[in-house]
Amino acid sequence: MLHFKSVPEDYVRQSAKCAQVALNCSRAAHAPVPRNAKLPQLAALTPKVRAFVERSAALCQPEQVHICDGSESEAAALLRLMQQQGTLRRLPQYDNCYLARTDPSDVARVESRTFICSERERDVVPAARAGQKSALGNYIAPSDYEKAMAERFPGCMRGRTMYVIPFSMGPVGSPLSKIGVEITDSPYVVYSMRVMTRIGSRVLEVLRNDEQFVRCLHAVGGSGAPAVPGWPCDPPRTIILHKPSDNEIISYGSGYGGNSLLGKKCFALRLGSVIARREGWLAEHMLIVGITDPQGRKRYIAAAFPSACGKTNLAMMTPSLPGYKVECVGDDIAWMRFDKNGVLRAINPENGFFGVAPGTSAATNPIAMATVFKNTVFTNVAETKDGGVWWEGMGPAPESLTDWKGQPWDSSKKTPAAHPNSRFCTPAAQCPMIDDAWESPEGVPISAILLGGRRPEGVPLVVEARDWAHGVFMGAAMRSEATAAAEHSGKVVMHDPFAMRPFFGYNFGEYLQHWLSMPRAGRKMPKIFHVNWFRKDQQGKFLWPGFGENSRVLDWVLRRCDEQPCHVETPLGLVPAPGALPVDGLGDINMEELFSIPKDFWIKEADSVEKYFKEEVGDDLPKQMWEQLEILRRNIQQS
Ligand code: O2Y
Ligand code: MN
Repeated sequence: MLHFKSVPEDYVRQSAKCAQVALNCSRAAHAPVPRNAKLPQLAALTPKVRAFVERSAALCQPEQVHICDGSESEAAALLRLMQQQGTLRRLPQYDNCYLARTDPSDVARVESRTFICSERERDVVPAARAGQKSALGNYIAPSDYEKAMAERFPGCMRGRTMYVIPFSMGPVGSPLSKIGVEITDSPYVVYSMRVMTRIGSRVLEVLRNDEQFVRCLHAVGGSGAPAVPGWPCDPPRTIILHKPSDNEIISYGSGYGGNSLLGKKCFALRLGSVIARREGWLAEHMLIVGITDPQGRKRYIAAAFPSACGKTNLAMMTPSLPGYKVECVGDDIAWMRFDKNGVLRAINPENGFFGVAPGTSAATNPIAMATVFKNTVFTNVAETKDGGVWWEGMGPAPESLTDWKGQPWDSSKKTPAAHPNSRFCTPAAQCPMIDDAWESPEGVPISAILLGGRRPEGVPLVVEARDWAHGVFMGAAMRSEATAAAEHSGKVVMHDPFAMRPFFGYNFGEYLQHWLSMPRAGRKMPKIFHVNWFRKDQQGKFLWPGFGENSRVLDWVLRRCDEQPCHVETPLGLVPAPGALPVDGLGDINMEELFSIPKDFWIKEADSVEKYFKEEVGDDLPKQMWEQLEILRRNIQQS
């Protein structure tokens, strides 16, 4: 429930009066509705959705309310409005593509302002960090949660339209899907949610059978004329709150990506991980791909990599190995559940790609390039003089670019033309290699789980876990060079367990315990592998070409899933036997260095993992993880 305890009584009393609803917005979502208007559309809502809408309207005091039906005419009205307001510019080079430029202070997820609320801190923060800041989840007490809301939300939508977006994470009606309702005052968020999730009346229909949904309340904040026309926000007061016990997400102050498209990180991962634990499944920061081998056998893998580590590239890989085909189910999030036959099945809960633009090119990701130039909203990329887009890494810079701040770009200066976290927001269905089963309600069967990160030193190209518990340890010990998606900058190798560090909805120790509890009689456990495409030689040159050549690693992974004896044991786990990884035609690959296991490095690595476990998790770390660390140490010492 939304809380009004510390909200002035007036807001509640006024609710009946102010909850005017402007619907049927094929006309325009935005013409004020007379105060005495009848509200039949409110009556069409289920009682809980209606209560949520009325209470939010009472709190936020919008000028009008629009309930999204998900229609094409509604989308067209939103696009018109956003162009009028200056939020979007049409990109005449492409079909139905637009450019948004955000406030320069609102360009990425804000981890330091993202909190999880629970009665007990321990629900969120592992024992070792009790009463302190935790790297694995920011805790907020219920009283502070309510205070944060009361300081920001009353009246925050005055003069604005409040949109109500019923959305489904996962195919509408799938038993693996979940429903949310996002209330927002940002038309950009509505349009983006339409791409990234399934929205509208058909979702409300599902709620008629089962009224459970996640309440998501979002407001961009700010008052007066925004610093950037069409992009109101309130960066100094931005806050993103999650209350798993109430199925509630509250976000204020930012219109950007993960802060505002609440189905994505907030619901699908933070709340999702809590729901998944409660219901016995897994909500993970993983891509899902189907791989067909030269014999025509298709398998699916899920893979966890930290933000901006090439997830979208792997999800849309063009394999270099002859006879292989890769098809995309999802590029960011996987919801996975064992079915009654003991097979782990995964759905992509999303409906679109919110991919990082810089670095995407015909060479690195031709499939993304074939996907994004229609029906796409680009955010914070550079604009060409003829109404196209450009970003660093796309190819040679055209003349006369306008940078992401709307200024003429001076290539002699060091500032990038596109923001490093600039994005494309594109419907998944138009990806030329989208998998036939990507919307299958039962999900796709998962044969293997890959874990990985950017490890310039010491970590081999691929290592297979000896068993499930070892795989869970690999996930717990994951580290990666920090990425541009979050606030951290510079090249620091950070711990990022399961690539979930910013996304845990509950105590990380319990998360590990949940993973450890997965093996049961009758379940076919996928094999787990750790991969590292990013190892460098002494000169700082990548040892492995990556991209489509990663299909060579996938070939070995799939042969291992068939239990082919193409491996040797090492202190870290199983690696390809000499000659088992197909590298023909790749030229000079230093396999020895690529797979070397430097003893000094791994002694230090084990020390870092121990320090991390002690300092960040402590008593909540499952004892199997300490056992696995000891096995690693012993193996390294004996090597
Ligand atoms: O910075 C943002 O708001 C986007 S974050 C994001 C978007 C798409 C996929 N993954 C991520 C992430 O941070 O993992
Ligand atoms: Mn992600």
